[in-house]
Amino acid sequence: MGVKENSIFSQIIEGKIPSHKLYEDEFVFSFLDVNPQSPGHALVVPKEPAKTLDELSEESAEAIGRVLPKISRAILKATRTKEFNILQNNGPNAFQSVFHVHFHIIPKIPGGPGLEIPFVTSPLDQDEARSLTAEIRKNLD
Ligand code: DGP
Repeated sequence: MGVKENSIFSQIIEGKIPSHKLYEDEFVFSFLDVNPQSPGHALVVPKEPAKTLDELSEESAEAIGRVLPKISRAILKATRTKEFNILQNNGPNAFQSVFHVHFHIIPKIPGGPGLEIPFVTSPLDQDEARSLTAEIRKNLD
């Protein structure tokens, strides 16, 4: 699959910008994040230059899904950590800064560095849940 776009990640995949490469196959490229939240923080990127996850082909999605656990295991072993987050941002308001799909793998060190999220939640409203479920199911194809 060709890399048609010029995002910074496409340039990394093409070798035009150097990176600390961890893994590569026909569809996927993985390398260390330049601004790690903890040691071993890595990015897993499809070669397909989709901007957000909802635009990604099933072929690339399958390929990413296949290798995320394997790369995570290698990072956990190498960093001697047991816990980690997968983070995947879509859109500027959702904290995406590079507009080429990517999954973060972020080791979590107990009481130490790693992803920090102030989770803001409220209990599920049952009426809203029923109508949302119907609407979402209708839109699955
Ligand atoms: P996000 O906010 O989810 O779009 O995260 C983008 C990440 O990409 C951010 O953690 C920093 C990383 N990043 C940006 N530019 C480069 C680069 O040139 N090289 C590497 N290795 N990482 C980069």
